[in-house]
Amino acid sequence: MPNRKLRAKQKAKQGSPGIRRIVITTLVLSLIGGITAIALLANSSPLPLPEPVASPPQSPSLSLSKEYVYAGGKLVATEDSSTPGAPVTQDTIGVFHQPLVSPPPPSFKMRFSNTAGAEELVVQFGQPGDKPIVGDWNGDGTDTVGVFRNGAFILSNSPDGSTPHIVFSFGNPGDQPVAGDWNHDGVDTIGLYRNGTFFLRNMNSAGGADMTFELGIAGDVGLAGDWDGDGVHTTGVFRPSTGALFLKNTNSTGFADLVLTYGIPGDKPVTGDWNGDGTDTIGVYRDNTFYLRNTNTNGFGDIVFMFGVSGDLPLAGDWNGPNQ
Ligand SMILES: [Ca+2]
Ligand SMILES: [Ca+2]
Ligand SMILES: [Ca+2]
Ligand SMILES: [Ca+2]
Repeated sequence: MPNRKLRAKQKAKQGSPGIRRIVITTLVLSLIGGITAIALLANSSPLPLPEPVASPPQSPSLSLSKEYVYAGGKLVATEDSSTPGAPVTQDTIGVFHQPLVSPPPPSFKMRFSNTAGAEELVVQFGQPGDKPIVGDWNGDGTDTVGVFRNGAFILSNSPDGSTPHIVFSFGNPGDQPVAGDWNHDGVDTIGLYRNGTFFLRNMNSAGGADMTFELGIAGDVGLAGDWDGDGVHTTGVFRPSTGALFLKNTNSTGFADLVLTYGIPGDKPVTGDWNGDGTDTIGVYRDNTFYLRNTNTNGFGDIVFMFGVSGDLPLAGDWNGPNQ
């Protein structure tokens, strides 16, 4: 969720006297064009099936003038010097844990690094049966908790989930909540996924959807992230029956821009910027293990570790704010 990380960059730029910068320009080959892609036409009836489409010609492109910021010999930031506002912090994982017997209420358990270990933040929030949602609802750089309950969102701006809460109606019971910065204003807002249709809103308030479009099919799990690093969060779907992912770089009906397979049937998808490069990528949660990948491509997990217990739902966000 890159926008909030602008502050982190600015903070890093203000810097301390010991900070030095090294700029490295690299040649990056556009691999996407060289791969025959499978795209999903989401807006068709009857239910669409993947079909092969031709990919654009491969073309090398010069890009990514990287700026490595060091302080006292320690790498403190990596910036795309040609892209002001590039993010420098990473998302980390958490889980939503619903006790089998209530009380106690459900709890959000967050970890501040993508490593095995004990939770570093626990927020008791919501009721049994709620669907968890996390985001930066006030644009301060910290992701906080929320739940979707029978057609209503209940969001908190406090890292500890304390009141006052933002409560409003949007959607129907049975919808799947999603969150992202759909309009690149630095504030995450809510949305819904319902049987192949996304409904996204640019305000955390009751009202109509600002964007409605189709992607995927009934049974898919809706995703949100900034797959191309332009600061705009867009949607995708994960198909639990096959582990296929269909990611789109615009919030509109049409072909998926990225199609890949990751995970196995039954995995729960999770997305975030695991390496702080400004691009959100995929991951899955299986039993009590996270398998995170730093590119939206087929392959094995880059980061694998255990957290939570089987039955928990995966979360991702920046729980402790930028530059921490
Ligand atoms: Ca916030
Ligand atoms: Ca926004
Ligand atoms: Ca984007
Ligand atoms: Ca990333």
